[in-house]
Amino acid sequence: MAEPSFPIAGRTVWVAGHRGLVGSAIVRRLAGEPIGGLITATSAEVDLRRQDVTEAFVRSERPDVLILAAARVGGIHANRSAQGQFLYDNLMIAANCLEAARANGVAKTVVLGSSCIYPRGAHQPMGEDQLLTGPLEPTNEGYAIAKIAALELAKMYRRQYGMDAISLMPTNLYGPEDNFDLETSHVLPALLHKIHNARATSAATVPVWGTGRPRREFLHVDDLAEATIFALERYSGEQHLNVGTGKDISIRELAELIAEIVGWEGELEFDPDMPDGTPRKLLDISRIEALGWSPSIGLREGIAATYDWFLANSESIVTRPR
Ligand code: GFB
Repeated sequence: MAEPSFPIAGRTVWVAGHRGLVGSAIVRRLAGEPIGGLITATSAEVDLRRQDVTEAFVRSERPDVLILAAARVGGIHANRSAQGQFLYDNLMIAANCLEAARANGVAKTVVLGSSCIYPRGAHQPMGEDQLLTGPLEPTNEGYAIAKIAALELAKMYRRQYGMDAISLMPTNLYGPEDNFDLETSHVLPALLHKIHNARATSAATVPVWGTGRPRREFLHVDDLAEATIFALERYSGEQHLNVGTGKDISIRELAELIAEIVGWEGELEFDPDMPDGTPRKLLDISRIEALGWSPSIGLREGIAATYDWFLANSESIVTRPR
């Protein structure tokens, strides 16, 4: 593998969104690196939706690197119920962070998006060239448009100003420090929490939203953190890169796998009144694989490790405000 073109040794790195699922995984990944310093700020300290506050923070901290993992995120129900908030917050966070990074000479920026940027009917597996080729999935259009805007802004700042900003588009993520709230979380943590509760209370059934037929690809967040540092050090280009596993599973199969791992043997009750969302969104990851990265954490192993983390932290999880 080629030597890093942008070695992070000695650089100061700002992880925006450092306490979230993605940000905390990147902080864990950086722990072993000889970087010049880790810069973080909570949303209470620095509201990235405010341009003046964001600009003042970047001007005072002057990081060498920005990893943009800050976002308002949520599962299908949270997205569907608050499209305006998801669009506005994520648009402002991305625009303010990219503009402050540009204006203050941040040497390298990594923008983290989502596979929901691709059209609902995209050919599977979805290659990067399918962006903006068709209508989006209605349940998360607000979030998707904000993520597309961030990706496009990074590309245009590279063209106009020569800013070294790259964009990674991960598939559905899971792992420690995820949101496990039963209403606002994504499917994997939600089913883990539901099935854990069913086992603890000997419940005979667990409600699963939708038909169980949609298919999803799940990447452990530590694999995404590895891909982020890999691309930060070794990739510079306006082409965004998909990051995933190249394998998907139906929601029914996922629920059955989680039940097996948790050790619960009840019945899954599918609720067709809840939305299925995108029928399938499997990523083509051949571009980033050609650069030398590939995932290493299998789904069964990753879910088991996440459940261990959930059990060790269940007190804080249930009460943690979101
Ligand atoms: O993970 P999820 O909420 O979001 O839902 P998306 C995936 C599938 O799991 C849908 C089903 O078909 C849900 O109906 N599902 C079944 C459940 N039971 C549950 C449950 O208890 N909770 C949840 N949340 N889902 C997200 C976007 O779409 O993908 C985000 O909304 C982001 O913006 C993320 O892009 C990566 O995978 O459908």
